[in-house]
Amino acid sequence: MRLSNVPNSKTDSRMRSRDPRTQDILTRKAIGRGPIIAFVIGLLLLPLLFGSVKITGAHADRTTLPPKLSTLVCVISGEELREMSMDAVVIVEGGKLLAPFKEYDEADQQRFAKEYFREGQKYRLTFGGGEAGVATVQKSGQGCNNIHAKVMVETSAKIHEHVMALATNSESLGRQPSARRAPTDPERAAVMELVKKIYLQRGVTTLLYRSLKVTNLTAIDLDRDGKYEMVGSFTLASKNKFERDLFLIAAPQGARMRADYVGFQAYQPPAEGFLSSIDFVDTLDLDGDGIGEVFAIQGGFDAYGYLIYKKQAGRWHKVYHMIGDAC
Ligand SMILES: [Ca+2]
Ligand SMILES: [Ca+2]
Repeated sequence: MRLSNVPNSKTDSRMRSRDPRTQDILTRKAIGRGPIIAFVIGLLLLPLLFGSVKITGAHADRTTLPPKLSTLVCVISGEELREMSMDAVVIVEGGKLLAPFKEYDEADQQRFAKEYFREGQKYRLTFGGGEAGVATVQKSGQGCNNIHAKVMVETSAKIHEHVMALATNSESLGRQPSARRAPTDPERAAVMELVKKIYLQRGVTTLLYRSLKVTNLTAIDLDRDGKYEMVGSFTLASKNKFERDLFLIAAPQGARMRADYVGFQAYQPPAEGFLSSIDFVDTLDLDGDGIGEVFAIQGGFDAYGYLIYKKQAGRWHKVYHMIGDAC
């Protein structure tokens, strides 16, 4: 499996300009690759195992798709239904997660766009792992270093700001009912109790903890057992801008929440302020094992990328990452 790398931050206005949801794909210009290369090298060290997983249901329906097309999964974001951003994230093929196109290779990206981002091409939109509408390609364009599409969306999901959805050309993925909603007050209280514990265990004072910001918090039944897990993103900046970010997957345990995955990062952001925080995108069961893979977006230096986490043998692992774009 070929993997690349990641990132995003929605708390910094400079980062916002690189955010796929607000960026105009036709005005982005390709510039230096230095920061990207450094970024990629850092992330290539991640474990990338997904290959042993058996894909049971991921094939394109030949009656509606040209047979040569592989199963593609994209991220949909934006504010206006008539023009949302669609980024290609992953090709699912033979139990492997593959990059949709080669990075830094405009010719390959144009080849990809001709096959997958043709005007009028329709994708099934999924939200919370289930059917939630249709995305129709309007146009595609080169960003800084990646290809992007603009799509018209018809959906029951309330996509905006940190609430994003997925889209796929597969006829079989995401056929269950959507299992995603806002947390209830007791769920929120239970998660925040856990979040506080995680921060205090890492040396954060109660005083500093008061500055914690919740980027988003979503209730989602990842394993389809009827009980909702919580996925949340949190940021905490000290006076000197030192950052402590948390990407958390929590599972209910009675009235409480226990941590199922703790992605805690403590770091000094660059002077330009770009954060490396990780935010939840959505879920889709890519390999048909009954547990939804978790898609997330991460910030970087004038860049963002996408991550996929998979639960294997009871533990969440990062199994894939790719650059959304990097300037
Ligand atoms: Ca569950
Ligand atoms: Ca799965």
